[in-house]
Amino acid sequence: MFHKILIANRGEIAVRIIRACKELGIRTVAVYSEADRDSLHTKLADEALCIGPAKSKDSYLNVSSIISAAEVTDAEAIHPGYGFLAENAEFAEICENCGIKFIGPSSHSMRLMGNKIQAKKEVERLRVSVLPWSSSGIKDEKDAMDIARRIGFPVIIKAAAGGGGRGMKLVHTSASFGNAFHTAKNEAQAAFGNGDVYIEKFCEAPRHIEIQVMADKYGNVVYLGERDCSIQRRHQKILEEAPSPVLDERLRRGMGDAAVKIARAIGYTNVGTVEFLLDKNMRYYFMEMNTRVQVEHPVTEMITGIDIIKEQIRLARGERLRFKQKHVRMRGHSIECRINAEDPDTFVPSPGKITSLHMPGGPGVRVDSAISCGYTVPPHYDSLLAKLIVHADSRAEALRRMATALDEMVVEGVKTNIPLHRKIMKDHDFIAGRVDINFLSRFA
Ligand code: MV4
Repeated sequence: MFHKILIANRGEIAVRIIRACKELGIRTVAVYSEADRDSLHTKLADEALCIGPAKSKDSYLNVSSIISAAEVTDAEAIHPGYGFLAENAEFAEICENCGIKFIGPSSHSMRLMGNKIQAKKEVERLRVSVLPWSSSGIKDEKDAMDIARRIGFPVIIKAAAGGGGRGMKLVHTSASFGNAFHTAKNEAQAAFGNGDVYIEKFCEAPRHIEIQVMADKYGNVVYLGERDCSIQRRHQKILEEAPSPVLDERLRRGMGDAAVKIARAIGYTNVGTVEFLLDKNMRYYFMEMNTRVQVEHPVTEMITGIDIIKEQIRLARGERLRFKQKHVRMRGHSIECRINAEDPDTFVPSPGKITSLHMPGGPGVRVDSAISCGYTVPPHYDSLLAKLIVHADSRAEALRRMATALDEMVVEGVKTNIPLHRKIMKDHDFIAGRVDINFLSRFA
């Protein structure tokens, strides 16, 4: 096994990874920005190095500082967590070239899936369903308009280098297409340095369902069921659950097999997530593949009993998958609420000092967090304070358990979205499992 791992991240995910390393008997190196000197991940790791000023660009995104930190501490591997450098193929390649194991897929897989046009082509070739799209490329604006008309409005214009909802433009009519196309291209060029875009049929009010996959370096690939992440706002997920309240065994197997087929076809290794949209007629369409561990991975851990972070580390080390598909059993129901430091009505971030804190507990309650009483939430990073995760035998029991935990939780000094989560727990559509990606627009 690895002797020492550097964690190129902060907050709850850095803490989560340090805990997994400790269980595996691996020493840990934390890196931190000047704003995170007193943060929990810095304290829990065996060693900690400052890698630069508060701004992410100067610290958690500073490739040379991070590589130097790994070299001076003799870390054999780097875990990138999520966000920051986690899906940066260049960073993975630099690690590979420096003899440091990047705990994730190969830079080749990351680059392939990072280009959403290439990814879609690959997936279409495998006969996994995708929405009608500009599969033969776009020559110019006139060609784009022809393609959009053929697909039929409404259409959505997406950036090849985008993903996660960044760089998308919804177009309802041909009258507004030309303008939208230009803007989309220019914005994509400015944001990603790549102006390539593609056009896709717009799917009305779908659910967001994603499949967790896991692959070793010997061609073994399994899926760990789905997560339903339909409750989100501006592409920020707020609440996730597993299993989805609407999938039956047949559909689950269909989506799982499709995800495994994609991973297998591209020689994917380590853990990843294949995202689908599920429409009102229960038809699913491939959207994109995320080549990292996700924020919401705990709900899958709770229903499968598999520690996804520990598996990531073992797989990066070159171990074989320890189980086959038939050994993956799903038990009960799990829900995660993302507790953010933000105004519950306006969603505006609310950094500041936490003056009082009580974390809920009891059977089937898990909290992944890096905050404590007296801690100051810095304004420089995302506003995630804690992930409150519950597990119970049934969805109804999980909802009650979450409602109880939310009532028990106390965070003072910063505003949080706990009141929003409490409202969601009482919502009749949510309770009935009737949600789509527009669910939260009713709340604010
Ligand atoms: C779509 C769509 C409707 N039709 N594509 C946003 C994230 C990215 N992975 C794909 N996204 C969407 N693509 C077509 N053709 C609607 C969304 C979308 C969405 C998807 C999942 C979860 C939340 C969302 C919120 C707004 C839009």
